[in-house]
Amino acid sequence: MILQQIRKQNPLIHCITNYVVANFQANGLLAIGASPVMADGEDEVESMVQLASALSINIGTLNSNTFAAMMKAGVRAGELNIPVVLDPVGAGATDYRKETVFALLDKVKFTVVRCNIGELAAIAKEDWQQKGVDSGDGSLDVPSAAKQAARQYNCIFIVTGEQDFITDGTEERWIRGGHKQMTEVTGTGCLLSAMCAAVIALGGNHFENLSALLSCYKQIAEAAYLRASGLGAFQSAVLDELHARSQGEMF
Ligand code: ATP
Ligand code: TZP
Ligand code: MG
Ligand code: MG
Repeated sequence: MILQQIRKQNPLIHCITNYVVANFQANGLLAIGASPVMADGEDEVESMVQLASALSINIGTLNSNTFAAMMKAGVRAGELNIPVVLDPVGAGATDYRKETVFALLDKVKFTVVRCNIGELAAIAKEDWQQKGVDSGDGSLDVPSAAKQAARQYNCIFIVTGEQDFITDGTEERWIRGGHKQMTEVTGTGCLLSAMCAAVIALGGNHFENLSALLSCYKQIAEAAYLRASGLGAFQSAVLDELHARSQGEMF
């Protein structure tokens, strides 16, 4: 089971992330037995990333300081063959975010991009009305746009929503299930991106291992919804499920 493998290897995940979800992301990584370190100072990221098993870059509360840190850490990770995940949060919302995402895709070798449909539309340069960090409205052929982007940037694209889509540009798979309450708690997507970093830190078959993570997270959402008494409890139940399953236990 993928979460048990992460717990067994205890990878150090360097996260350059947003201030909304930093705590939830760190707790989620700890829950599956990974070691998170949040570090976004331009002066230290190159030293920090060389200790890491994987780097997770998330542009959720982007500014010029964090952008410089993302670039430095991402480029250094590439030199050291340390795998990198990008979560292009709100990529379609502003020109600044869009330009940043293209600059990162140009200079950093990403192993995985994990996004929602609105963010994929921005990367694919398709017409779409993104609503802040949420996916928003429009019509997009997700498999076609994701496969093209995966080929162009030579990485795995994961597009989440009611159904998740994963492709490396050749292979493709849909993952169904889950619960829409995952969209009513901030950071469930950001945590998934950081867990993708923990998965690729393991090595092996990234496509299969990431598919296993997506389907496990869908099952966790269903189980957490059944157990929790309300929205706040649901967020805690997601952490409980991650923790239990990574230890081979079920509630
Ligand atoms: P958004 O900002 O649009 O919510 P996100 O970056 O938070 O995007 P999500 O797409 O919400 O990422 O993905 C987080 C988790 O929630 C994934 O496991 C995804 O499958 C699940 N999910 C999202 N929407 C739904 C839905 N309508 N029904 C079931 N599961 C969903
Ligand atoms: N604003 C900037 S980052 C962020 C918000 C609300 C968190 C987004 O988290 P997610 O996982 O994409 O829902
Ligand atoms: Mg969400
Ligand atoms: Mg998101």
